[in-house]
Amino acid sequence: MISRMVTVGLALLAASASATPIEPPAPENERIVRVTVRDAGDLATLAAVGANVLACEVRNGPVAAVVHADSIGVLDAAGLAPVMIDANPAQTHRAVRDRAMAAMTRGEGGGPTDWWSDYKPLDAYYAKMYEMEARRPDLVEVFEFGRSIEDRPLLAMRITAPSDASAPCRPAVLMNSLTHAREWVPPMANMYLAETLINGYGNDAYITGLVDDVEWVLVPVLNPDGYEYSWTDRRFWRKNRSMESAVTEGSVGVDLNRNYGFEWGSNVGSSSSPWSQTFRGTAPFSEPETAALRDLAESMPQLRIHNDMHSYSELILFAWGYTPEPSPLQSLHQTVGDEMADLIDQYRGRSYEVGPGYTTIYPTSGAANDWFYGRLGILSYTYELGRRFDEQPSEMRVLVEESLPASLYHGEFVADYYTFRADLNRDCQHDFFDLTIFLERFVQGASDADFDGSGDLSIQDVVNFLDFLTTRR
Ligand code: 0X9
Ligand code: ZN
Repeated sequence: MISRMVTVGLALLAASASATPIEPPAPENERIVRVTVRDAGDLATLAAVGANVLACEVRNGPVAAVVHADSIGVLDAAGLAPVMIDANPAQTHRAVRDRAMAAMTRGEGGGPTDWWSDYKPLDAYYAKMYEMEARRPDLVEVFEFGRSIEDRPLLAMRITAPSDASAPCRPAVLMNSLTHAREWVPPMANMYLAETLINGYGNDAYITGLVDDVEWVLVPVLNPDGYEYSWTDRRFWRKNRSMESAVTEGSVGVDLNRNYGFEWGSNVGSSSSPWSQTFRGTAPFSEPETAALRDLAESMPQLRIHNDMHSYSELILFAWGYTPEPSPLQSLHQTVGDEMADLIDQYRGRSYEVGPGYTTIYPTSGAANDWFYGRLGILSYTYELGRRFDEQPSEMRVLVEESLPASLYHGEFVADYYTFRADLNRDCQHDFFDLTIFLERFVQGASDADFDGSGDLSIQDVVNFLDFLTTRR
């Protein structure tokens, strides 16, 4: 097993905190090389040549990076042993784009089941969300919750069964993807989750329960400008397209996952330099994309769990990112995260590591998990799906199927843990009135007073009811 190098990770972030103003190469001068990192000095060399390292977690060992063709000699001389992986990434990128566009023009890959055969451009995401709504208007509502910095719509899908008396008490799940423009697999997984919920409703008891009992709010593309740019210009773009602090192309963009307003800018895990990949922006929530997600979350009083879906590294992370101290919700985060990892493992034996961001990978400040947990007090995870940003399209189906049970489990968990089961008068409170109703039914021998599910009524039903009543589940 490759050993984790926390000191190396810290060195990378420290280097990016004082990022030297180096312009990225023109796409035709880009090369993708694999280098072998031995120590913090090697990371400093990579930073000095303005390399775009294609990994979230830099360990000792091989890693891919986008570099200027002229830098390869420097890396070689410094002992990083560069090996060419792609001598013409601009052409590779064009081929990916042309293939996807041609398929769209032929009308392929847009159907309910074959959409996951290849990557999809931004417009295809928008179109498919509206197609889902048109197909199942009873279950799906697509709504705009803000606009991006270049004025593109920020779209969310609300998926839940038609309202009944219990609707106001349904716990809600929020899953967003495409915070980082180059992470093209997670939005596919998010759309696959949506499709599964919609198709399974009325056909599969487990899914029907999850749509009946839970409100799902899915945001497949949080960073549409960055995503569009990663299709048209630079495949491995990470940030949004803010020009606020930009002098040149190299200083465009804010890292949305350093822009949330909880302990914003409080440690080395974000940068004040616009040239850095982890530039935190000029103020907490300075970016319309993070501000809109904040407002959406704050408008959902029933929100109980969140996931900021990223790639890659086969990890499930949670708060804190800003400090190594365990959070008060550490053990629940760990238990629920471990269950998700087990579900992923069952698919084909991929073993995801689960833990707090700071100690599992590296310090961050202003990351989504810390705000969702720190400010809203809810469970909040980060997936790091898969093993590379540019997974083969032939792998897509496997990747989205692999993470699906863990994503569904978000809903299963909140339905089990937070539903107001003893709210017999459906007023979203557990109180004396519910107890009165329960005792009346119990005395009458009504079957719904069988609260322990044993088949007959006993004092244990009263004990169980009181347990639900007092713990507000
Ligand atoms: O650095 C990031 O923003 C995430 N990795 S990525 O390669 N997708 O960019 C990891 C953030 C994890 N931090 C916390 N969960 N706190
Ligand atoms: Zn990411």
